[in-house]
Amino acid sequence: HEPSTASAGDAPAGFSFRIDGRDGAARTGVITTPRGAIRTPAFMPVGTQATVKGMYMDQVRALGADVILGNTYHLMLRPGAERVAGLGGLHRFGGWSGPILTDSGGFQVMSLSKLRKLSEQGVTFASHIDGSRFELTPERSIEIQGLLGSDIQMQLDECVALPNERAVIDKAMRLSIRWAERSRRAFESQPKGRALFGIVQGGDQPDLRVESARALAAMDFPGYSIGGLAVGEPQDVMLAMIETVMPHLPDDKPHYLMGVGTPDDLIGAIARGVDMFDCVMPTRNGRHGQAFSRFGKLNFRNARHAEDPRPVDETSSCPAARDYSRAYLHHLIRTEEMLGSMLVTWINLAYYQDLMAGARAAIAAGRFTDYAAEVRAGWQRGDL
Ligand code: PRF
Repeated sequence: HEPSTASAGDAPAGFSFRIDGRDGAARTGVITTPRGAIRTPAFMPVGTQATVKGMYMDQVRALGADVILGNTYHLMLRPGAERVAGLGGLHRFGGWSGPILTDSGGFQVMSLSKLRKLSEQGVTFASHIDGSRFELTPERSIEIQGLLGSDIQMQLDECVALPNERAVIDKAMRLSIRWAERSRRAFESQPKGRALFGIVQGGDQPDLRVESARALAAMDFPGYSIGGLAVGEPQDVMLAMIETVMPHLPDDKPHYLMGVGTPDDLIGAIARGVDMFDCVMPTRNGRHGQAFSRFGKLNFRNARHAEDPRPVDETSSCPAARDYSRAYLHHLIRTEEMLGSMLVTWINLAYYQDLMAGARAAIAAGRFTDYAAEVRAGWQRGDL
């Protein structure tokens, strides 16, 4: 019996992960969800407000993105989870029929809201929009993610910035483990086929990372997130923490590195066994005129592009990288035309998706080390 050929008459497919190839610690495979397949390693464009900023959903799909990310924190404030549910859920509301992963909100509360108060019960905070008060508990976060109709949900956790005192990191890691258990219990009432991931914390402390990973693994989640990284520590510390936790996470489950990162971070993390990523960098930096390309980063605010008739990359899969001159992109960014933000965002998401497609093919072919060296050489060489 071949599960991948299940037809519409069969019972809905559940959530599963299949590894198709390995190269060192790197893996390539497919996460199956009732809303579609996710090829891994996967980069998830960030769709905080039920939109990937500056992009049509059809464009996002055409780039080869299999899954997008949504945010509990933003959507609970505006338009509200119950309102989204009343309108048929986040997929229908935002016009994305593929899988959606949602973050639990804890990280965004800590980075965006003021007057936060954290307790064993949860976190109360004032909206960054109008100051009105909200409460987020593990149970409420899961309820909101359920109302949104999220396919892959995250436990509520506490992420602390680095560097930090060990006692602070220790306390947040232990609270996150207790919230993992409460999140798991709250998740039990949701429709089958959805998945809840536990989130590893522990800052830059190897023994705390191991303790966190082992406690979550014992709870048998269908996937594991690595949180609390890219929060102020150098890249070598981040990569060392990934190496530290990996032996303690179930190998046959997806590994998601939250909120990371640069193209170089992604390559380094894939080499260490990470399967999923999300980051605002391609979209946020793109809006401000910074492009990611085979030749490294290009800043279109810079006057050196003002008379450059060349496209960003004539070999790119992305029309915006082929069909417009660097001089035109510079002009649009300098004049703050919305098309400038849109084109550079498109270029960046295409680059990130192509980087992942290249990684998947290289792992399958057993040549990921060579692939990593080739893409890094391209960034070094530059375009001039
Ligand atoms: N926890 C959650 N979301 C996150 C993070 C985390 O630690 C990070 C850290 N890079 C990004 N997004 N829930």
